[in-house]
Amino acid sequence: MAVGDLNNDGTADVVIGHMSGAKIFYDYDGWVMEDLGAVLNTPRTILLNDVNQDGDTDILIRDSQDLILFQSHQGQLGIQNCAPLLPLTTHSK
Ligand SMILES: [Ca+2]
Ligand SMILES: [Ca+2]
Repeated sequence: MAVGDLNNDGTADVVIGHMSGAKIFYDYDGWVMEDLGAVLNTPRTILLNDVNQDGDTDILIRDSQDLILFQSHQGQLGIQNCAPLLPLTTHSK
């Protein structure tokens, strides 16, 4: 789970991961749920930060296989940019 202002309306929003994806809860005088719209493999870590420093909060999710970035653009979440950035490798001993 992570908290941050994703739509730039000044109120905190919440991102919650579940087994196969994540949901966003926007606070519009009542919570409005939106699916992140991507299939994830058991999200483990969710960070909200302006990764590309364009003024919009982005979502960075590490699941069991990949590190995935969802870039926000002017308050609209750009689902199109969800390509795995850094495939995580498993090191065997
Ligand atoms: Ca907000
Ligand atoms: Ca950004």
